Amino acid sequence: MVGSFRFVSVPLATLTASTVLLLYLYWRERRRTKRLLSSRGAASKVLFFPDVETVNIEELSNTLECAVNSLDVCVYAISNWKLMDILIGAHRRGVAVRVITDRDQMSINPSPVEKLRRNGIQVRRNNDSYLMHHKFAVVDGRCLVNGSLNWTQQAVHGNQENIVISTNSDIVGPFLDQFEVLWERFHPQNYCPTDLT
Ligand SMILES: *[C@@H]1O[C@H](CO)[C@@H](O)[C@H](O)[C@H]1NC(C)=O
Ligand SMILES: *[C@@H]1O[C@H](CO)[C@@H](O)[C@H](O)[C@H]1NC(C)=O
Ligand SMILES: CC(=O)N[C@H]1CO[C@H](CO)[C@@H](O)[C@@H]1O
Repeated sequence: MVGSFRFVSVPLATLTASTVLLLYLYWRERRRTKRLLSSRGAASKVLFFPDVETVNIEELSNTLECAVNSLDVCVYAISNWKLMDILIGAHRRGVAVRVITDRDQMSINPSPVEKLRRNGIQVRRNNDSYLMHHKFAVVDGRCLVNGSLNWTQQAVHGNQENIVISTNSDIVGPFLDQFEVLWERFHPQNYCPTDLT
């Protein structure tokens, strides 16, 4: 009786402890993000991947979900379903969501670009043989999310990647300006008027 009780309780205790730890880590990161986004001055934080405990992808998601006014996303690859759903959710909440991606994304099947457009999100892409290789997003014009991470499933769960989240306006400003430059440069009128925007 005692033996079988031990047999069951040890893994159970381990499971409970790791769940508590995970919840604590999640809560701590969430609190940090809230503090970061509400800080008036410059604040930054760094996330690393692969994200075994999925804490960092939650953190990235939380930051994007905080968008109230605008979400300017400029990423080479955008096929991560969770991140796409966040963009679609933001659009439905009335956030102005704009996406710039690489033209290679147009030929992927099922197409992430088509999914975003079908849901009413404006997507523009480059029209040259160079890569649109950025991987950044700006939340509400004041919080930059930048790093090596492709917004794909594989990149989040396997690769060594980094993301810097910053509200330092010296850094955020140039990224916002560059977004506007590329948004105009990749206007479909410049290459293919029949391409939806
Ligand atoms: C943005 O991320 C890229 C890729 O990791 C890095 O090379 C670049 O220095 C980052 N820029 C800033 C301002 O953090
Ligand atoms: C990430 O993007 C690069 C191009 O920048 C590509 O070569 C690589 O295969 C992508 N990795 C993943 C995991 O999507
Ligand atoms: C890859 C691609 O879309 N290429 C187009 C770029 O724009 C010119 C017109 O300016 C088109 O002819 C190309 O097909």
